[in-house]
Amino acid sequence: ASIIREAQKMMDEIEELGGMARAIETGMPKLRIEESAARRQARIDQGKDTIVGINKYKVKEETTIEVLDIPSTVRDEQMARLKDIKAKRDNVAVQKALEKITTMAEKGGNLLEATIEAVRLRATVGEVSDAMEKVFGRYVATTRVISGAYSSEYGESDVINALRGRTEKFLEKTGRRPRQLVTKMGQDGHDRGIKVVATAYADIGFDVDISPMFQTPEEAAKMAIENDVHVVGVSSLAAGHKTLVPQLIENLKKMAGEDIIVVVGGVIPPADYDFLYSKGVKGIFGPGTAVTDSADKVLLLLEEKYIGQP
Ligand code: B12
Repeated sequence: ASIIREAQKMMDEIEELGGMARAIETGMPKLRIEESAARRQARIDQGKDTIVGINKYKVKEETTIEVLDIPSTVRDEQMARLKDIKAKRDNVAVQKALEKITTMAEKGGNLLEATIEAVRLRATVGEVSDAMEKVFGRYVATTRVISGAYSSEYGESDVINALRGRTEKFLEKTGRRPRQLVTKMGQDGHDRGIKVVATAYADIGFDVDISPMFQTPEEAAKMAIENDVHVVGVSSLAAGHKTLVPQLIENLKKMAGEDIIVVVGGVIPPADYDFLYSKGVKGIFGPGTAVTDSADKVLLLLEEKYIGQP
């Protein structure tokens, strides 16, 4: 009965905002999901919620899993194919078909039919989207760090208090709170983890900047420099880490940000750890890492570098 009551409350709230489409525009559903994710993570990290293999009945020996490594030549081949298609198609006809899509987006009409026409002429998905974007614009998700959800689920705890004490000490010794940019680069839409990390780190006393989704390594490096952060935390769950992380580090170097510590979290096959370390990554935190553990390690790196003692 309580599930029904709570669901009804939420539906009423959405109705009051003017329906689901409006609610999404305000960012409300996403924030609620993120809040609930932070609370759940706090329960998992304390062992209050059991995930077999993650926080209970862990296996002693990891089995090596074979991972398909996609070489970057695949991307080059795909780009060459695209270039070839664009050279061979009737570009005047494609242009006309794309303009028709824009007009229809503006004035109304069957967009699907117009899209099929353009695609049959070998227009690309990107070109079709651009034709519509001229009229509709592009949706940009709001990225806000919610505060208090992780720590309030944790309650008064020695673990949280000890971490808070260390961020306070860092502030005392260096004049600034430890500041971390957390970023999602490439086409990776998995943002649950990074939001959880951002919220929890803010709760223990970090200044946290959260990047917009789909950053390029250059944009992430620029944002890190502009915000004068101590650490960049990359979250990677879509297998882009071997390309994007070295590019981020290169860009940081180019922009005189080689002092900034880079750590990585997410789905990183253990076989890739050494590669990332060799590129300059200082910490890697895979799925199942308690946020309090990763925060402890990041703080150790900061304490070593800025206070001279762990
Ligand atoms: C939830 C999920 C989704 C959701 C994402 C919702 C969202 N808004 O985040 C949805 C359904 C949308 C989705 C879609 C897809 N997914 Co998915 N997804 C998952 C799943 C099941 C869980 C990820 C998660 O949220 N975990 C919970 C969070 C809290 O954990 P986490 O992100 O790992 O973060 C923890 C640590 O890694 C670390 N951490 C992470 N980041 C950082 C950063 C810092 C600074 C620090 C300190 C620590 C840290 O701390 C966190 C706490 O422990 C994983 C499998 C898995 N078990 O990981 C697959 C998985 C990531 N998905 C996968 C795939 C393939 C996809 C799709 C491509 C599927 C498809 N064909 O469409 C799409 C891609 C969408 C896109 N544009 O990117 C693959 C990726 C394979 C790969 N890397 O090669 C996985 C691994 C599943 C699998 N085994 O195949 N997915």
